[in-house]
Amino acid sequence: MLRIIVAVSLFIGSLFRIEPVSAQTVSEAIRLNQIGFYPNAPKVAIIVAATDGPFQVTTADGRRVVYSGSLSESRTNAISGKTARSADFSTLRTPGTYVLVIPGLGKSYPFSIQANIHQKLAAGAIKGFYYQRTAIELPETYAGIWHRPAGHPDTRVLIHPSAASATRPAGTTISSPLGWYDAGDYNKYIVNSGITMGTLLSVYEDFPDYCRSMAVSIPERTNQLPDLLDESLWNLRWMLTMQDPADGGVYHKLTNARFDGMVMPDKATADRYVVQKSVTAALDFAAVMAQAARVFRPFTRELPGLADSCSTAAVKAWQWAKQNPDALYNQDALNKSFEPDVVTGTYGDRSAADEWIWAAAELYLTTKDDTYYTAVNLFPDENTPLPSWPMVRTLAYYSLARLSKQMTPRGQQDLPKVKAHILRLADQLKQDRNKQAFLTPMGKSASDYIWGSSAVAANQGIALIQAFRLTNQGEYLDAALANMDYLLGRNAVGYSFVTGFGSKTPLHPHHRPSVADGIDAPVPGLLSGGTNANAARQDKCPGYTTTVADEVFLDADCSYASNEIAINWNAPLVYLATALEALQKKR
Ligand SMILES: [Ca+2]
Ligand SMILES: [Ca+2]
Repeated sequence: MLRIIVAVSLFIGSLFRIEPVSAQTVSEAIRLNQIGFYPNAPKVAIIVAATDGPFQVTTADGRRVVYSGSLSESRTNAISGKTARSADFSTLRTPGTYVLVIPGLGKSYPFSIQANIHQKLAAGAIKGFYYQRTAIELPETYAGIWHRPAGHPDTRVLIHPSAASATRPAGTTISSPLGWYDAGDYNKYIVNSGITMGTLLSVYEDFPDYCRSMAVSIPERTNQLPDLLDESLWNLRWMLTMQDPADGGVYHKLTNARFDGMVMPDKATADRYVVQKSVTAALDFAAVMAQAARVFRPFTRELPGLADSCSTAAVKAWQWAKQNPDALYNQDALNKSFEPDVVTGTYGDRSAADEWIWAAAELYLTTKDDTYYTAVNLFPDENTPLPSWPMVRTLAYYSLARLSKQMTPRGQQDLPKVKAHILRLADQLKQDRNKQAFLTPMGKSASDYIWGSSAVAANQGIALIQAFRLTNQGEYLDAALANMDYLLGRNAVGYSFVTGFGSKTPLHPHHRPSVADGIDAPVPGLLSGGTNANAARQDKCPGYTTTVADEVFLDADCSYASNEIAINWNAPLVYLATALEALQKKR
């Protein structure tokens, strides 16, 4: 008996000598893009454990070492004070599936090196919008295990007293179908649709050839229209119904009075209302419709009349805004005057100055009419704010830069200003990123970790892509890619923030269908809002374990301040993934 034990121990001992036990274990201290890398692009992992010395990249089975290197000197994370080292294996270019191994610590999640590495993510993020479609059944053919009945036909939507007009008195109904669920809830908001649609249509305007080559598994995949535009149309058609034909004004949102419970869409049948028209809704709508008129113009045969309808709708909304410049949406004030109270997402805004700039620029670019260009001061100061739903000014600069060759002389004379604005933002983002613990533009400042910080990272990526388009300087493209690495795992919490894409991803997003459908895996292709320094205070979900700004993230469905999903977060993910794919050969 003893002899057998000795023999077994010797056998196990010899196994240990061949492959140390640590190399068998995934170490969460190794943070990298959990999907992988382009062959000719930078490849970096960040190690957040106290270790130094060598690292190796091996085949996924651990049998063959394909790269050996040394960890960098340690850098201090300015937010947490913790140290980090990097493992740079950029010169490994051979396609394959690998793990990064640190003796004594363990191995990374598996990753691949291959061309088109983010192609599935780009298509998957567009598909994420399909899963948000209202008013249509999602059959198994397209939705797989997440198939579900249609919800919210929205063919009988009440006019809320705040939205009453002579031709549409309170309590009468309109039909306002289609569109996407905004986020984890089931309402539809024009302001948030604004930046979302602007971003998606810009993917197409910036990379039309690549978009035409993309295939997304949606019901319209076999028609003549690029699938990205098919998906965008689902929401565009809804937006058109939100304009009152009598005066051109646009209802701020289509909503329940209160949020639904955690039920499936077809079980959420509370009354729906359109509420007060607002100036931000009108201007965001005008910008989107003007851009849509350009984008859909070449598809007149497939979509007769659509581009003209968009163009007319844009002008009417602009004119309404000119007559109602002070109509900011104020839900508290509205609830003091009208019944029922509406307590869903407000998307309120203190200033429409930026919405004026975006709408003016898009209307100008579509109509080539200088009066839009000169209607507002497009360059009120030197700032180039990162786009977000209440701050859309920089979207104007992106569009002006994109269509610079088609502008009138009036616009062309300002091109140096447009370029300077974009480069100021991009330069500030890439400056000193190599001193940052994770070598990303994201997280240089603790103020990046706000509600929806994943969209901050993605929108920073877009700004850097815009700068690359203007300059062809690879540093901008590398910095944009670094933020994609951030989103897919190279960050202080070790999550890939996209459901279903990566090894450690959110499993419990604040997303009603994912909670209510009885399927373990959440709906895929959705970008979690991500790390948010103030999340615990904002959603009071139990379970947060830290207050360090870049570490506050909780994969729980009550954590709507760190783990909800939203269309305005998925759209910049679509942009970044698509742009990186379209530009990968330009290195
Ligand atoms: Ca199609
Ligand atoms: Ca604003």
